Amino acid sequence: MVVGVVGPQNAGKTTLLAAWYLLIGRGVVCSEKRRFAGSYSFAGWEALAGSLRWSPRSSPNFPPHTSSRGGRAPGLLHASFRADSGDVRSYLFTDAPGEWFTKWSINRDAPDAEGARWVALHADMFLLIADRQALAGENRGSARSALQVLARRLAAERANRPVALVWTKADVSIAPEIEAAVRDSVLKLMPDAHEFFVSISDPSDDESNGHGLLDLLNWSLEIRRARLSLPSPQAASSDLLFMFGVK
Ligand SMILES: Nc1nc2c(ncn2[C@@H]2O[C@H](COP(=O)(O)OP(=O)(O)OP(=O)(O)O)[C@@H](O)[C@H]2O)c(=O)[nH]1
Ligand SMILES: [Mg+2]
Repeated sequence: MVVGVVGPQNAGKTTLLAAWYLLIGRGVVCSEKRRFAGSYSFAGWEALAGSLRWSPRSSPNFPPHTSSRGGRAPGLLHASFRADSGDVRSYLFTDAPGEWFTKWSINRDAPDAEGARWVALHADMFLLIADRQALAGENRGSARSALQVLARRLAAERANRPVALVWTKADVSIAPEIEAAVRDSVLKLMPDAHEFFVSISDPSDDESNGHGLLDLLNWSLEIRRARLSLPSPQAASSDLLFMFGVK
């Protein structure tokens, strides 16, 4: 399964994946029905998550801005889990720079949006990221319209693939009318979208597991692929998914 994380710059996408990485490492993602069965990409994520690592009394630092220089495919966080049936399921979470999606939202065929098209083509499901900090800030008007343009692009491209509207930085409060406007426009375009609130900080929890992170991850891990897409042979040769051999 490929989980496409779609959202503007600085929206908290990399932070979300780094936080999941830490939670997987702590074993809290697993249950009797689901056991962690390995990962290809963990070494790179260890470096990223190192900047985030929770400790009881210090607030976390954040991972660096995801660089888009020269990239044509997103970074990937991979994890596989064994179900109690014995089946092993692999998941790839995409970590692409937000500017790719901004360009793609305005022009689907923009030359420097190739990585966003990669995500749109390969994802089995999407997380549409709504950055509450941006929607609370000085430029909330433009953040809101940019998100609506992005939602429109995603709605046009997703076919019938599942979508979640994910409010990141849930610890930041925003004007109720902005929240309602964003939600309404997303649900109007994609009425089946699920909604989640996540934050890496949770004031009520010292040994923090963040807020809402596990709910969203569990939801993502429960989705089953509905459509089977086979890459065309000539396109597949240099393709990351082909190298991973998970699709
Ligand atoms: N208050 C709050 N801030 C957060 C949270 N998660 C992330 N941030 C802030 O959001 C900033 C950007 O986070 P990133 O994860 O790098 O964002 P991104 O979407 O990967 O950004 P690009 O890679 O540039 O597209 C961080 O530097 C933090 O300041 C959160 O849960 N709460
Ligand atoms: Mg990033």
